Amino acid sequence: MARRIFAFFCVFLLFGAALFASDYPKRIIYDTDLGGDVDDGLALSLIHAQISRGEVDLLAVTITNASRFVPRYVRMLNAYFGRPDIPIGVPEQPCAGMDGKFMQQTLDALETKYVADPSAPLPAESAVPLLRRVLAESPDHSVTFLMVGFATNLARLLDSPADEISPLTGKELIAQKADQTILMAGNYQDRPAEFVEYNVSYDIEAARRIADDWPTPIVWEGQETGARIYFPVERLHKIFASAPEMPAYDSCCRYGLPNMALWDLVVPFYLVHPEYLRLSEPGRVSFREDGSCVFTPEANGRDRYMILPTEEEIARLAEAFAWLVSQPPKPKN
Ligand SMILES: [Ca+2]
Repeated sequence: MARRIFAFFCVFLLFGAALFASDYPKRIIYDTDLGGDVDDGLALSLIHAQISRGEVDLLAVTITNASRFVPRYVRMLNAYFGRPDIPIGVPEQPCAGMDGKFMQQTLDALETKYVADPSAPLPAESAVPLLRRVLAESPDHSVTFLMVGFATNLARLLDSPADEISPLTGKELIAQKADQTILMAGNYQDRPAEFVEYNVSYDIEAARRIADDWPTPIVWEGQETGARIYFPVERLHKIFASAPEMPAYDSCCRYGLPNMALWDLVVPFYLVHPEYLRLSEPGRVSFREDGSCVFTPEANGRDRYMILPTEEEIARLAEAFAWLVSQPPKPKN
């Protein structure tokens, strides 16, 4: 009997452990300029669906838009999904600031419905110390950065000195703790060389810092990829007919459909389903002083960009996005 138990134990060690060992949930930081466009909110909704499915663990949401409405909006969205305490990182000045045309309106309509006590202090602190703490407390090579806005926070993290949180500099912390990084920035395929993409344009220096010095592999979503993916408007209304008071959908209606390109959803979706997109050869991304970008092929280069999706791939992506953003909050146990 003892022999049998021992044999079973050996087999478990060989195969069972492999079965239970898993890359999931992926530990992520979501860095967003939420407020200008509404796809940042849809992407956060998609991330919540991924959390409910056991695919990701959201360690922090960090913000690169100084509007006072953004942290409240993020808390409301997190609360809608039953996760009101996810840490929120707000940017130090100077920083882009835009109230946009949907955040305050959706907060006025829905904040008291989903946030237990809207007057309670936000779970918010300065972005860079929060990022440093999350990294310092994480296992090595375990954190994925998802950036769907301006590069401000990540560049400041990169340049942060050793402090009481960690004896490592920002660059050393990233090198030790980060896994891959997925960014929406630049354009690699369908614009003239002098084109300056929106996310880059708001903080060109920061984008250049990331491109020049980020120490771990990066997948770049060029503007041209997400610009091709959008929900057919009628379909979106039908999907959300049973949940009209979902904050991100309420904001979509205020923001103004149709033709809302889904740039930011590509980033978290790619993390879990890389098989939906194809990547370029390896190389190196850099940004000129005017913010236009260059991709230089390089064997074993740090960077790859997403290849323009075909019509068939676009249809598959839009379908998957629709399923995920309309996934209802996970019922409480
Ligand atoms: Ca964005």
